[in-house]
Amino acid sequence: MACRAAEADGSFYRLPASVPPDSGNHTPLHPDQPDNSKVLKVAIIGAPNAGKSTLSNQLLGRKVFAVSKKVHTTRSRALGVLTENDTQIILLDTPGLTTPSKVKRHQLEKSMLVDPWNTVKEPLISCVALFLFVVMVDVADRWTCNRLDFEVLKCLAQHPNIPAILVLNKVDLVKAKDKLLDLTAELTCGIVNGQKMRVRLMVKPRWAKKRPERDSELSPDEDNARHEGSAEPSSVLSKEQLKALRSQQGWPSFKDVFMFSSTDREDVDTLKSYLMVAAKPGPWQYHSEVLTDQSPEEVCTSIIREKLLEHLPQEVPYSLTQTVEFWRDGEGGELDISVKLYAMKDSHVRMVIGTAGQLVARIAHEVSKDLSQVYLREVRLKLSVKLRK
Ligand SMILES: Nc1nc2c(ncn2[C@@H]2O[C@H](COP(=O)(O)OP(=O)(O)OP(=O)(O)O)[C@@H](O)[C@H]2O)c(=O)[nH]1
Ligand SMILES: [Mg+2]
Repeated sequence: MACRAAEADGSFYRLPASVPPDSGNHTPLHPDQPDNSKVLKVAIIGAPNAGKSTLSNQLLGRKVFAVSKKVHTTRSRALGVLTENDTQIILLDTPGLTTPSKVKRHQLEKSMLVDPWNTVKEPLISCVALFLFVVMVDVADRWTCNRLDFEVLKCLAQHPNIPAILVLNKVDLVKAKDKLLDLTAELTCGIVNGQKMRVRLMVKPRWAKKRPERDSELSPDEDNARHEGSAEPSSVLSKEQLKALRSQQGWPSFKDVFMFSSTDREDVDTLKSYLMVAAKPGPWQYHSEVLTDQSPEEVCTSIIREKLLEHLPQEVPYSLTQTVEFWRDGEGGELDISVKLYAMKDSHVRMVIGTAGQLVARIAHEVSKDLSQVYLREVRLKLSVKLRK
């Protein structure tokens, strides 16, 4: 990657999307926080396809995470960083929580089984009070919408000290809006913020108009006092607890509930304000210009994966591997990238290439377009595919 993080005189290159890895010749971008800096670390968790990456992109205002209608688009956890005024929100986009059997069935990486907490333990998290779970449920999926995924419940039960909010996503796809009330009751066991169903029954929640008072809705001060400096936030669940969780439909300890559509700008702004208000005094982790901890190459390969998922049957993209062959600045200021895809089967090579090479050209074009928006410059991607011998 050609860009350097910092000039010798201390001034920074503008790195619109990525932070270069803190290794090799790169100098990391050190946080440039103000004296009264605030921070909130948000892990977005949920079943595959709930809309976690869509929400992360929308909150960031720029697409840095791959999104697709197929499950398991996100393969490893990545951070997005949203910095406004004195506040930094660190968003953790996680792979859909999954089980060992699904990992085997979908040829997923074993790392996808890892609890999101463990993936970010240190240095990201030093204090539970600065952390929040956003649990996303796809309310348009009628098979799964009325109960929390077991893996999600397990994650919440293992970290009972971390505040959690429930986001009922994709409400734009639900025709009978009154159904959302029943769903909320089921997914919260009828209890929100320690009280019996304090959920507002409007499709546009009241928060859309009125921002919550700081500390009053999300994590009361007494919670913070209790959680501050908590050394071991996670607990191992006993067999009995796991058994009880299996029969549990919802989680009775959500601080708040949002009825939401990630594609609605107003909804996203409302949630963003909520997170900003929920941030607590603390040091920033990243320079204000950083948008993600993914390297530019990682952003590129994950967007290639997104397009492959979009255009090909699931089993093809899941078995392809990618190698970035070169990444350089072109003479006209554009970014020239070459990526080689390796397939396990000859038939997969032919499918990726498509009739007369049309599909691979289309994917390269679409990825170039997306990356131009990410890097705010013209991107020319050369994509080729080869059989792995
Ligand atoms: N109509 C509608 N579609 C949405 C909304 N949010 C997300 N989607 C779509 O849902 C699909 C899945 O979105 P993703 O963001 O990839 O979901 P994810 O939870 O990150 O999925 P995994 O990474 O596979 O776990 C995509 O096709 C999105 O465009 C929403 O609010 N409304
Ligand atoms: Mg995702």
